[in-house]
Amino acid sequence: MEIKAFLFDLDGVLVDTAKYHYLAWRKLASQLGFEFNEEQNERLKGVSRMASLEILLEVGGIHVSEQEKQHMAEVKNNWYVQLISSMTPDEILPGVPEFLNKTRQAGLKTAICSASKNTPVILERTGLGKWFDVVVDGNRTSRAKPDPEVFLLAASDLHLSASECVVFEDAEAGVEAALRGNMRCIGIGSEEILSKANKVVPNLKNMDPLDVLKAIQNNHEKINSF
Ligand code: B16
Ligand code: MG
Repeated sequence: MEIKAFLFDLDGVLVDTAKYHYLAWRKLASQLGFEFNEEQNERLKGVSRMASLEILLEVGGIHVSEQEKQHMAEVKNNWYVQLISSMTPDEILPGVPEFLNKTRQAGLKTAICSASKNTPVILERTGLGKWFDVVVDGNRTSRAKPDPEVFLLAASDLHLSASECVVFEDAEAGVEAALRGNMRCIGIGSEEILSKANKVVPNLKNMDPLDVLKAIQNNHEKINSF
């Protein structure tokens, strides 16, 4: 099946908003009276806002009502929105603009597939929006990754089948979502964490979309060479 589109996760693949999520969650933890470290924060990557809060409360051994949870998530989000509202195009991760330009030049369609409800602000602040045909974010999905909903919606918006799309993901739950959706997946980050992906690379720096296409078309299971 010919590949016609690349679908990109946002946080961790195109920009590093994880550091802002961390600052806001850590502030909430501190107000609740416990410390929240970077290693614990790893568990929140790619996970939805409410699922992240559940993990944070579990770490702190805190039990609160549904209503209080809603309030805490809102407080954290207000801090987070304040932080990302001063983001600039300099915060786009290395190699990303070049990779996106080449992807478009190769005639491939592009989509953002993010769990974040704040995707529109991030795209606007960084100027990333101009590279994408389709944006599917947490405002449109009802099931979080590892459910493939976000990727299947993007394929449907692009009028493509799942097997015509390749996903770029930095989170384990995201890789699983892509594979469950019958899509090929390039993991961005650590081989250890993303071992289920067809191929793992540290970042998009010096990557050529044509090499990704070649590797995928020559290999249906694991991709061994780039
Ligand atoms: P929000 P992605 C995800 O973005 C983040 O990785 C995750 O840490 C965050 O909890 C989630 O978005 C929801 O974000 O609170 O802004 O709606 O990796 O799917 O682009
Ligand atoms: Mg991510």
